[in-house]
Amino acid sequence: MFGDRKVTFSGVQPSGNLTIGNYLGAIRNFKEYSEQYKTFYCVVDEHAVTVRQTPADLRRRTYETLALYMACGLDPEKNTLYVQSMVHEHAELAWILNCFTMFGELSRMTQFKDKSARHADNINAGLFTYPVLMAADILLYQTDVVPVGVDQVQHVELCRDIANRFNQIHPDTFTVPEAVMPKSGKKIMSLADPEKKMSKSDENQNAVVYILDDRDTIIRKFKRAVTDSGSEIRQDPQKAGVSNLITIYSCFTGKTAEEIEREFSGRGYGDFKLAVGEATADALAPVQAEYRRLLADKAMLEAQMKKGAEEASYYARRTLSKVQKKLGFVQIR
Ligand code: ATP
Ligand code: LTN
Repeated sequence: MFGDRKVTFSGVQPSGNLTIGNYLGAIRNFKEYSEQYKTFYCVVDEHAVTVRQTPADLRRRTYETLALYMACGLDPEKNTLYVQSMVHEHAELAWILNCFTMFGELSRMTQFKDKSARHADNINAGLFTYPVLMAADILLYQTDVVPVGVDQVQHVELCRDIANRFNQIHPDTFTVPEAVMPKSGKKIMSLADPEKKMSKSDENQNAVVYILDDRDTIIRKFKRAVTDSGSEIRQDPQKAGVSNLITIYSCFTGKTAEEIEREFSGRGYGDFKLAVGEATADALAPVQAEYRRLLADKAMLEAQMKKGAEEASYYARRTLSKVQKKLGFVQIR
């Protein structure tokens, strides 16, 4: 809490082109907290380097992610928008929290298991302690709520465990946060393999719809989406591909699954896929236009990064110095 306002924190890695999974599961939901909460939305570039990045790409994507935050309606006057590496307290608190996190806990993280399977040549310690840096991000701001997609819930649960453990030894240090997920869209699935999460690092370009894909590309990708051999448009665990498309259509149009089933009853997959593609393209068009406008103004984005980092640092310093004091680090003012 800050005063009488609850705090929201979330982050997105500038590690690839953002997908409609990132949009529907996370970014789109950030805005609803802007009015009533104190909100921190971070571009988590330090998390991104747990996997090898090309420096020029990482730099460019950091600007792009910030521009996309703003294009999705996050007003920098109402939200603290910033870049993680510009606030050194994140890495400092992460070190301390490493000492309050168990090896066994980190070994159980499914993202670590997945990513180490995918990057077998680079299973670095950062990949392993990734959730500790994430806990530092969250706890630095005394966060109450963390809006994320379902894949990040396990990390937020670990963050709660770390906070509780620290608080038990050093009472009243951290607010214990809670993960919040959207009702619909918390796990958008791959268009090529609907049993798998849609992921920005998927090598199959047809599996993923990017927020910045053009209209024709979006429609083409949905046309090719894997469904099943039936023809009925209905939500059903046996029909993962169709169910995923219903979710996406529902998220972009606001229609309920029942309304969608009625709308397409007796019509084929072809019609439905085209409608999902068009609805997605229509909904993303204004975000894309605003994004292009913002990205063209590098000086403005840099000014925002600077302002955001200054704001965030103010709060981060307060928590870090409280933690250091509790641990017994000498503080000379
Ligand atoms: P990567 O594929 O490289 O692991 P990612 O696509 O998961 O990356 P992140 O930057 O790790 O992207 O995630 C940013 C936010 O988007 C997180 O809150 C995450 O839960 C959410 N998110 C990512 N993919 C999906 C998805 N398919 N459906 C819903 N939410 C998602
Ligand atoms: N690990 C998250 C990104 C992330 C994050 C955070 C999300 C880093 N720090 C703090 C919420 C709160 C991911 O999506 N891979």
